[in-house]
This record gives sequence, structure tokens and C-alpha cells, in this order.
Amino acid sequence: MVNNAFGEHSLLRFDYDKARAGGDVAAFDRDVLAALDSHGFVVIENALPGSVCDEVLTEMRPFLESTPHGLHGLGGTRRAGALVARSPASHQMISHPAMLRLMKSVLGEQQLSGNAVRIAGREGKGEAGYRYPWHLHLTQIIDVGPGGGSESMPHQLKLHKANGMWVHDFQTAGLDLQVEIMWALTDFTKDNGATHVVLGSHREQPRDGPVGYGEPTIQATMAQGSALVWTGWSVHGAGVNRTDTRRVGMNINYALGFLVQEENQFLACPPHLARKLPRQMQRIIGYQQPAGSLNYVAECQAPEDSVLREDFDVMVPGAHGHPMNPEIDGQGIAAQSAEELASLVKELDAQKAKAIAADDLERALQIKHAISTLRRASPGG
Ligand SMILES: O=C(O)CCC(=O)C(=O)O
Repeated sequence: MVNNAFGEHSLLRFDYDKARAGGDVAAFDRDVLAALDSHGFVVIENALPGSVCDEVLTEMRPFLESTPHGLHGLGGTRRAGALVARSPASHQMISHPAMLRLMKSVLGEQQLSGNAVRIAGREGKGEAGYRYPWHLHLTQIIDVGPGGGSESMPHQLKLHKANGMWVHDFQTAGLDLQVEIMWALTDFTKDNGATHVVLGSHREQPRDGPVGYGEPTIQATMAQGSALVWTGWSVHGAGVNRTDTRRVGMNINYALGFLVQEENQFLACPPHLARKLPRQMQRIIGYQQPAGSLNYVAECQAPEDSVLREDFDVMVPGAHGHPMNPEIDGQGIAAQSAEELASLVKELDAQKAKAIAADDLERALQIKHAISTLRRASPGG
């Protein structure tokens, strides 16, 4: 129990496995929603087996290990995205039935206190037809390594509310715009940097006020396979990792989905065509970051630093092309010498020739991109 400027609050925990085994998933859904409403955060324990988390870690390891810490000013963390494309195992988290039901309640039906759906002169909570569309907003591994968040490797993104990313001041709009879920891919402990939360901060008035940032935090410890859920108004931030192992979380966020392009320009003019356009036209059709982190790609890159580049392939580890600092980040995919680079390139060239012979041009193109990424990352490449 915590007593702070927002009243008495607790970080409540509900066990998904037990609820399923007991057959009372509807009560579980109600309890989770009520806890999120009252306290701004809730933990769902045993949401998935640890083995699924291990699979995601295995699928994402090449991408994480070829990504520097602090890329794009994100401090003592390594971040890698594009999970839908790169990690089939992550689909079990992204489309987890309990999470999707919760998104329907919080985003679609605006069921949290004080909010309501307002569509075409109708207003209400959850009645048939009164639902906002919502969709996946972000998939991002947040990997806090040993020393991450300490003075020598600070988190630039300290305590924050996710809704601050939109340019419009939504605090009086009476809307829940997004929900964030932090899946524990490894155990989250006090020592390894479990997320700090300010319970009740989602109810601050005005909603974007300063009080929440000065209140005491508690850390949301949880076991691998659990998930911490919070609203876009809830104050939170990563902790400091004082251990020698990595704390790996996976943010899966969902947001309201109606202010999108009526004609989807990214599909109507995909990257291989958009690349050839003048920069002004690329920006007009949406290949740009309108504000802050909005519209980033994979490892938090701007479109012009990723999909608009000729040699970018989201499936190639290290395709972001940003240099690693071997002391902090490890070697990544870089070769250690000109000889090693030559031998790796020779091997990849042979694989490319085989792919071409088998008429697998997509694979051949991917290998071509892997070669150019390897060259960029390696000394003398
Ligand atoms: O890694 C965490 O525990 C939360 C960090 C976070 O929300 C962020 O930096 O965007």
C-alpha cells in the first residue's frame, strides 16, 4: 500500500493462468480493469509461459546484439523493434486474448472512470456501436544492461507519461489514448531495474501536471512471463540495473486508431517506390517524423534513416547502420579485421549465388543487404 498525493494505492496482481484454470476469465477481466482504473498500473502474472519469452529472446538476440546502447538518445538501454516481422513468438504477446479484451474496454469503449466514447452526437460507454477503433502502436524490446540507468550510463528518458508524445494537448479531452504493456522477458527485480511506477498518477488534474513526477515510486517486480499494464497518463520509467545480467522487457503498446491517413500512403506508395521521390514528396506522403518519436521505424530510426535507404532491410540485424561502442555494446556483427571481413563476405556471396540459382530473389536481396550492413559496421569495410 502506498500513500501519495493521489491517495492510497496498491500495485494489484492477478494470475491469468489461475483465472483460466478456474474458468472465471470474466471476473479476471473485471478485476484487471478495475485495478487499472483505480491505480493506473496492474500486473498480470503468469500471462504466458517463460518458454515463449525465451523464444522471443532467441529470435531477437541478433537484432539486440547489433544495436548500440543509447541509440537516438535513449540512454542506458538497447532498444529493438519491428517485432511483428522479426519475432513470430512475440505474436503470442501482441494478440494475447486477455490483453486484447482489455484494449477493447479501455481504448475501444473508454471504460475507465470519466471517459466516454463520443461518436456522431452519441455518447456512452461500451454500448454496441459506440467504439473507437484502436491498433498496435509500438513493439519495442527495452533491454537494460548491467549499469544501465547509473550515472555513467543514464536513462535520458526519466519518469514520463507516454501521452506526451502527441503534439495536441489532450489532457482535457477526457480520453484514454494509449495503453502500454511491459512484458517481462526476463525476471524484473529491484536490483536489475524493474520499472518504477507512480501509483494513481493517471488521475492527476490537470492530467499532464507536474505532481506525479515528484511523488515516491515503487518498482514493479515480476517474474518472466508476467506483464505490467499502465495507461498513457501513468507516470513510469525504467530502473537502474545493478546486477551483471540483462533486464529485458518488451513494450507492446496500443493506441486509438482513427487519425490515420484515409488513403494509406505507406501501402499505396511503399518504400521501394517512395525512395525514388524527391524528399519533399516523401515528407508530404508521411515518410517523416511529425513530432518526437512518432513514425519511427525498428531501432527508433527516422524513415529517411531506414526504409528510405536503398540497402535497408528490416530483417537484417544491424541494418540501422549505427556504429557500436565495443566497450559497452560488444562487437555486434562487425568483423574484427579486414581478413575476417573478406572471409564473411565471401561466405555471404556464396549464399547469395545459391539463392539466385534457386530463384529465391527475396533471400538473395536480403543477403545483399546483409553484406552492405556488415561492410558498414566493420573497420575498413
Ligand atoms: O523499461 C522500462 O521499465 C520502462 C521504460 C519506458 O517506458 C521507456 O523508456 O519508454
